[in-house]
Amino acid sequence: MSEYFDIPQIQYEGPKSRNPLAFKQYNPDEVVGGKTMREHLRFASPFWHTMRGTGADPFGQGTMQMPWDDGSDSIDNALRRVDVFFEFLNKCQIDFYCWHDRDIAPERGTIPESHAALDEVVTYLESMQKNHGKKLLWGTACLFAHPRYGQGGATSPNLGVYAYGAAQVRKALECTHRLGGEGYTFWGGREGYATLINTNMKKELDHLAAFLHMAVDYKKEIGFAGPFYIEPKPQEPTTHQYDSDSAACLNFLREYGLMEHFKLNIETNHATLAGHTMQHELRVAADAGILGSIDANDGTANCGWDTDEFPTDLYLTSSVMYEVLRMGGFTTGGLNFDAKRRRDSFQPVDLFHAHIAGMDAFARGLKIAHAIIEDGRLDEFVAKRYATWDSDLGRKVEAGNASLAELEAYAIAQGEPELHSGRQELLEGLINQFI
Ligand code: XLS
Ligand code: NI
Ligand code: NI
Repeated sequence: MSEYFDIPQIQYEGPKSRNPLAFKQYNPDEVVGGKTMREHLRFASPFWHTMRGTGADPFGQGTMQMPWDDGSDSIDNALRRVDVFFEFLNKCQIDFYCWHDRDIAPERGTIPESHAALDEVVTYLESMQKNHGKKLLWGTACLFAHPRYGQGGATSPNLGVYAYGAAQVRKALECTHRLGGEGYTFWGGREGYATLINTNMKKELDHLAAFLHMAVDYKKEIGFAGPFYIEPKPQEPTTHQYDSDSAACLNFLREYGLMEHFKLNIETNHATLAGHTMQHELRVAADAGILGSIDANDGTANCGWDTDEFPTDLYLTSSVMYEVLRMGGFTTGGLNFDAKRRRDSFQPVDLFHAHIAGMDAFARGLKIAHAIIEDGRLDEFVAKRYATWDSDLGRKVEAGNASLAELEAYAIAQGEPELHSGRQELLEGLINQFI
């Protein structure tokens, strides 16, 4: 394999290092709370941004220098991108990756031809994974880029489009399984509406659920054991996306009997587009036992676009890792940098700077979150805040065995309750002690 990046493998040099091509915080084998950083963080790079992101935006063409890419849709070009990508993963010490079917292989004129092209690339990926010890975090099918999906894939008003999407998902599942993928993601970019005026929302949701049930059937048929993830996002490119946030996904999964087969893959910039913090979205999913994986990125506050920036904010990464540690860590999931360099970071070395910055921010976030939990003051405060519930009546209410009349009698006997301060500012200061 020839070298595409004139860059050595990135090593940990510690917080004082001035070397831009070194980790300052991410020390893969360092143990934090009984597990190495590598085991905790399970970093992944997305093929679509890292290899296919051109830097094009609605106002201008691509800017990224990609000397290895001849711009053609040949299999040779697709395989060369895989070479470049694996060299990148090795040099960045990233163990996992993710793809859409259409990022890794070209779409051809017919479904069988497109399947065949995908098979060729997947065969190569299989050998590259083995040779380099890399793993597929998750695969997914792109049901949003081709013009046929302009009105949705699994929620299209047109059965022909729906069937086309089914063919793509069936094949992408087979390929994910072949590559030993740890999970499989559904992001419904066009599964929503542009306007309600022309939309039968009930029908579209029923169709989406039927689609996902068929995917579950197929998963069982081929013996794919990994979880399915739904990736919530409220809008963009649609006006409204059905999987708008964690709570909407939970409602959908429960309504259609899909809870046991799905977890969520939560993305920061989608959370903020939905008007929530990332921590909120993670907490909602974790409390329901379905926090699966994370698309680790960030957005520009108040911008209103999914700008998919690399996550470098330590308050963000600490709060994310706090939620991850609280649920006992990832199982099949990980931190996938669904993030792209800014358009004016156009040199190949910027790919390294971007991933290093994200990895260091999460390594630091992990240490901060671990320290906050070890310190115990925060969790102790929260537990104490609910102390009145540790009583006979409290337990009775929680078990669903109390009545309004009983509570009324308690309130009368107790008189005006004594309240304790929520101490928000104290706790914010406490967290800052660790950052
Ligand atoms: C787009 C989504 C997409 C999914 C995979 O906003 O984040 O990249 O992660 O289809
Ligand atoms: Ni994403
Ligand atoms: Ni996104």
